[in-house]
Amino acid sequence: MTGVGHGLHRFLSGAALAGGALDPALLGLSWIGLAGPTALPQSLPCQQLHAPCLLGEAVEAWTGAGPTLAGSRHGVRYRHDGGLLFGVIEVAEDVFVLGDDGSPVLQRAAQQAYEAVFRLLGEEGYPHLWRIWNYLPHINRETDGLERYRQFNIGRHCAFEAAGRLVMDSIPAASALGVSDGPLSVAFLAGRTPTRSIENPRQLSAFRYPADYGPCSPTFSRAALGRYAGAEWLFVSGTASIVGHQSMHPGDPEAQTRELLANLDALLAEASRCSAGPAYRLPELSARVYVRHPEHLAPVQAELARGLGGTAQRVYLQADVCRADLLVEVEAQACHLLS
Ligand code: 3EB
Repeated sequence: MTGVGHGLHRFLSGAALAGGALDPALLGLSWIGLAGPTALPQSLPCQQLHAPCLLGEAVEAWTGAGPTLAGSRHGVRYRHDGGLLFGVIEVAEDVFVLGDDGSPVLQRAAQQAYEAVFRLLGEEGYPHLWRIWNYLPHINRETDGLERYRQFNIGRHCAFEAAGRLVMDSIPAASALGVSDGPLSVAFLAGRTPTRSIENPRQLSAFRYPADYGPCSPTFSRAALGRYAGAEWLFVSGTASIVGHQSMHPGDPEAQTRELLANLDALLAEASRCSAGPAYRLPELSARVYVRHPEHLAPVQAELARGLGGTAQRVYLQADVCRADLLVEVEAQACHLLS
């Protein structure tokens, strides 16, 4: 049996949250909007995406299988249910200065954020990262002599390397997007059991990108499969119009959307090969869709409606994809109950 919108992930309206008592199994929230969440308890980790919501529900809830415990350590706010942990760390860049070795400020902030996450995961006994969401302002802007996404990649890479986590099968699914404002924000799901990471046969693995895209390649896998509370979860990383390592169809949001759909299709085939259960299909993907220019919403939405179909929920927001020539990116998840 397959389904979406149940268990671990679901979309909520802001109003739905404001009303009743919070579900004790709630692990945390992702909150899209320039205005931050109001009236949420401090003990509920919430990642604010400082980005305009263009279409759909602006809140995504991550819910565990039972009552959750909250904690806050090393700057990470987290909640866990004994099997899965959701955490958020925000790092303000203005407390950092250029390193003695010339290392840029955002690189240092990213490295520190990831070091804090790894420390917490070690202490709490959730060694396996399942899924990471990274947001930073002005991702395509150059500061300290290097594009900010490239700075971020160095800091992330160094932290993974120092923690002994640059091991092929333990690189998590991720997204990294530019938002309009706010601190560097990293949210993650971590488990007590490992995921199976999946690469896309149409795309060069991001951790193998050539140096044209920056001094350190991005540390993420194209997707991950994890088992939790009687279900198998597929986490699909941010997926864009990249074939091999090259951006395709510059300036054409429709063609880019069709290309990323072909990437999703190939990735689901690969995930299905690795799964014990039935095949994963495009219509069952619930998704977060990042559109660089709000005027591209309608064409992107039309292509995705055609390509994905289905009744799964999707939210569209305005954000900057990490390469300046990419106009749209889609991340997704799906859940199959294990029999
Ligand atoms: C790409 O495929 C597009 O740096 O964590 C997608 C997903 C992208 C994750 C990341 C970047 C990241 O290279 C960008």
